[in-house]
Amino acid sequence: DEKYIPRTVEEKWQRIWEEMKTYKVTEDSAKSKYYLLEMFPYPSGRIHMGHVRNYSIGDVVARYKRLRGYNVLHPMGWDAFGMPAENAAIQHKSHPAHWTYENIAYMRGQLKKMGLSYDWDRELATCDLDYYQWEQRLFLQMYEKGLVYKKSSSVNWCPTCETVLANEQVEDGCCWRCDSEVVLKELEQWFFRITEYAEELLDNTWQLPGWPERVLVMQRNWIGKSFGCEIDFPVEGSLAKVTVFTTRQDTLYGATFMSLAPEHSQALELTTPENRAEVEAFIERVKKTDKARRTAEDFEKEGVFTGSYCINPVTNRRMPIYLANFVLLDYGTGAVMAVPTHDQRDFEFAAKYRLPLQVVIQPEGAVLDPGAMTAAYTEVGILTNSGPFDGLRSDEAKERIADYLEREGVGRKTVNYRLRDWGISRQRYWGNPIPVINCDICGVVPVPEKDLPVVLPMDATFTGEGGNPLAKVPSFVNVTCPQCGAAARRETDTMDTFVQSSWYFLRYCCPDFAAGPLDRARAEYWMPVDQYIGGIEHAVLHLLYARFFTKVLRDLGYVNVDEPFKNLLTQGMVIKDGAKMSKSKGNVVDPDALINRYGADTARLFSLFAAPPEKDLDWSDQGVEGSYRFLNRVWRLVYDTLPFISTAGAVKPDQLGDEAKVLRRTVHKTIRKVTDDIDERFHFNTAIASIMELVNAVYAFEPKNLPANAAVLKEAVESIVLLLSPFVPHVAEELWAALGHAGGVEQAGWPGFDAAAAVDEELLIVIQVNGKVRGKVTVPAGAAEAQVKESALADERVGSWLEGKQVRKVIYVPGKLLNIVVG
Ligand code: ANZ
Ligand code: ZN
Repeated sequence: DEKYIPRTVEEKWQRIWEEMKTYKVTEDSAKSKYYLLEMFPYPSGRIHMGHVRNYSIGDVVARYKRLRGYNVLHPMGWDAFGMPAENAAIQHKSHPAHWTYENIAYMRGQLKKMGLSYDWDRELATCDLDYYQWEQRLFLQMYEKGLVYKKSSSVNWCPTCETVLANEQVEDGCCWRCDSEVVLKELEQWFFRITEYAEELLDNTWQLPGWPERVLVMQRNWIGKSFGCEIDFPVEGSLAKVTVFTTRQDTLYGATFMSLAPEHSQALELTTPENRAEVEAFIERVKKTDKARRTAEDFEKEGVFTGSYCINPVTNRRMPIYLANFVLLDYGTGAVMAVPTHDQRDFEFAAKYRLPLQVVIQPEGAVLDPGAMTAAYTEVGILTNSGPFDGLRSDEAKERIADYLEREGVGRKTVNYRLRDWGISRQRYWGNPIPVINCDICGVVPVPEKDLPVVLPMDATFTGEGGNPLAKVPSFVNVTCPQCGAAARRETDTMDTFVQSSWYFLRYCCPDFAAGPLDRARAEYWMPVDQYIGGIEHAVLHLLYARFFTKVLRDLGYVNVDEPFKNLLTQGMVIKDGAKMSKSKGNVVDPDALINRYGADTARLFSLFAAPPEKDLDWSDQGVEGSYRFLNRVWRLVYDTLPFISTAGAVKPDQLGDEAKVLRRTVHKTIRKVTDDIDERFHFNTAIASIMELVNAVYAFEPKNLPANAAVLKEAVESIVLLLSPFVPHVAEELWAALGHAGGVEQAGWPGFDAAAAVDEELLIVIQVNGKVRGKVTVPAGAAEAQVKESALADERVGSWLEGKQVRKVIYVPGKLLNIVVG
């Protein structure tokens, strides 16, 4: 049939790919591997345009690499545990598993309709027992190594989701999922000791050239390594001391008071009886405020005096000890030496409580008057009022003062990380059960290997009445202790879903492996992921956890790589009418509707053509229309030229006429450009644009039906089809078959370019002024009139004939002569 009907074409090829298992791969040691991965979706119900974009980008790379002969692993699966399933179960009085698997089935169908080249035999859902049971093994192995521990801690608690949130999941004091205000709550929690890997996680960020710099910077800041000192301040009238962490020991002579976290262990013992009531009330109040708010710059700084003093070890000044709301318990030592002249928070605090200021750093060539300061001076300057260190530059003084403190025995150099251990406990049903038993006699007892896996019981009920549904299943909770046989309770916390997404890319290497989490040989064949593609919103959370897990699994002997993702591409958002597509904004375009109307190839082409991957993609109906028209144009071109080229042989370069030579040059230049654009930059939009130009050139190629030109024409049309195949695979396969090829495009491979054929030929153009020959210029073959004119005007000899005259008219005989008429 000669009419382009996307649905027919797409259904046909999707059926063939499915039946032939075209994209199934094995660990073929004879071939070079390429592991291409897109972040797997949460099965929320339907795919959205962000998915379409993410997976279209990935599929171009996968198909391109396949055409280049790589053994490409391109898997897909489902990040399937988590709260929305549980909330849906409450709403529909059903079970999270039903909702989840139903959504997966629907979304799988949607992805298949997009023609994405996945090896579906490797599909996994993290809520499959086949997946999560292996995570329980990993948990227990980490427990044995001391990388998992339990501690009581004050945690971020979302009252709506009734669960603990990691710091990373608190955004501006609100839950990242439901936007409710987060509160603090004291709870026993399970933690992964990610801080054990802080140094390596930081170091390796300097060895990831394939990652966007801004993601690396975000990770470095998140890990937050600071070099500084711990300094001891004796408490007046006592043997106790308060130890602070500072990165600014150069300001020590200006420390005029002390600020402790309200939860600091010494807070109450330092409080005098007359201050006790006020201090206790303050502590209660601050405990209710979450961390993010407490550390926000514009948050009102408040505190309370304990009634005690400590002594500045270098100035012997008495420093009143305060509790302050902006000082956090779990950073440094939970205590800060306050230098109001050189720290803005301390400055505001001192202003409020009328505490003394002492300038110790002067800007070069100026003198600060503490009485007239309106803000702290935080820049580098020259030390003053600092005893033997006066006159030093403050950045140099840091080292000198640190050495001095060590010599005097009142301080020591330390390194401090902002990174905290990863709290993984969730008080929810729909997650991976933490495989331990709590016994009153033995304490925490790991579930013995023979009793694994701990299966999530199906008979929980979802009433929405609060609390963890898992804790209300007696057959799950009531067990005997594996160690002493006494009655005991099974742990009902489940693991954060970020645990599952921290190693799914490893399990894709061997998803059917039944003897453990990973088949080392297969994992080693595929790892690392050569190209990972996903949203920038995962720059810290998921990507840091996945890096951590990879290192842990390496140390447990499962893999031989240090880093999971060699190259990372963070794609931009899909926006419409200037805003991110979202239900709340009401500007959502449903991919199903788009695909039903125009076909998957148009949906893919539009999302790849409208913007480079890292940039935001602005939705446009005309853009979609244009993509659809282009595919129709290509379709027509192939069928229109078929009669002329079906019997053509190979091109004989030295027997070509001028026009055929120009066309052939355009073909090879286009191949070169598209190859570069895909391979090095992922500039799919410019790659597509140059294919469009090539299509135009073939349409404009006049002597189509000359038998002598059949071979060139054939080369052009076939190149167009092959170059388009990673972007619009269905229509490309169909046209490739129409062109008489029995094997698919993959058998043909990616077209190579002939460097010699791609070189621009030059032409010598005669330049006349008022009909008299005044010079000659060389221009690239195919140069437009404007370019020839520009070269002519720039020519010195020609220019001398034009001086002081006005150009009236220009006559161009293409490829031969340019006559400039002046007067
Ligand atoms: C004295 C000082 C003077 C400070 C000055 C800064 C400027 P980074 O670089 O992020 O590591 N600090 C220490 N522990 C704290 C806590 N638990 N809660 C809140 N603030 C804390 O920050 C280190 C600085 O943060 C430290 O250096 C300390 O204030 C503060 F002109 O000490 B500084
Ligand atoms: Zn016991």
